[in-house]
Amino acid sequence: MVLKLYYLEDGPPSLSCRQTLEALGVPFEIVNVSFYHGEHMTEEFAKKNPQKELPVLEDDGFFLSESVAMMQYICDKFKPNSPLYPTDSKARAIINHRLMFAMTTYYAELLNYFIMPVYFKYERTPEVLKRVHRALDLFETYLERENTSYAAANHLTIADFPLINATMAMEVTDFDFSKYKRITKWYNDFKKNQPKLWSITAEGMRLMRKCVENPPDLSHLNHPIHPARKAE
Ligand SMILES: N[C@@H](CCC(=O)N[C@@H](CS)C(=O)NCC(=O)O)C(=O)O
Repeated sequence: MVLKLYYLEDGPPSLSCRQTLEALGVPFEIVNVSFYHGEHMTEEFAKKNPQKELPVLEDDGFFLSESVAMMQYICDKFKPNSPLYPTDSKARAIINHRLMFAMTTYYAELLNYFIMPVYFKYERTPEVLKRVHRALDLFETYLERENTSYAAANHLTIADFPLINATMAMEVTDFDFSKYKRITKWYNDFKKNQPKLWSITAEGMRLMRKCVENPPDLSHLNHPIHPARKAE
């Protein structure tokens, strides 16, 4: 049975998993799940992922969520010797570090400041912006210390995907991050050197930009956590 990727078209974690599958040339099928219609919030969807979040991978009856675990599983199962996720302990440790850094700090802070206010009634506060700058400073430091052309090595690895898809959130909201010279170079180099993989991010960005321009009213979802913005 072909792999299924339950997918949110403008969801950064979904984009990262798709990029992993594409980069490895693993055949898969996309199942678009509509956030707007709350398709991920049903009890039926909770059987696939009790967290009611996207993405989810289905591999012959095995369901896996959490994008980092998914990317690691895809590499380990389908292309165990790929440079995208090398088996050398130190190389892999650096990649795992960057993946965790992306989840707990970089994407987490950028998500709160740039993305969540696009979809829900959250404010962009100076306090959260401070945390964004800390995350950017840290990533800049890692790029500088390791002096690598990609996030975790001198070649593409799965660590690049969540960091690229988080950084995209700054571009989509026209936030100037050019003072972070290494991040800016790494981001622009990815676009230039990985055009096929970038096109996946670009498509997500195009859809997110529509929401930036026309913030959606998601009040019909009665979201259990996020405060809805109602249309005027
Ligand atoms: N840590 C998870 C995060 C997944 C996540 O939060 N996905 C968002 C879309 S980008 C979602 O499905 N949210 C559900 C909701 O807010 O109702 C991962 O990396 O896969």
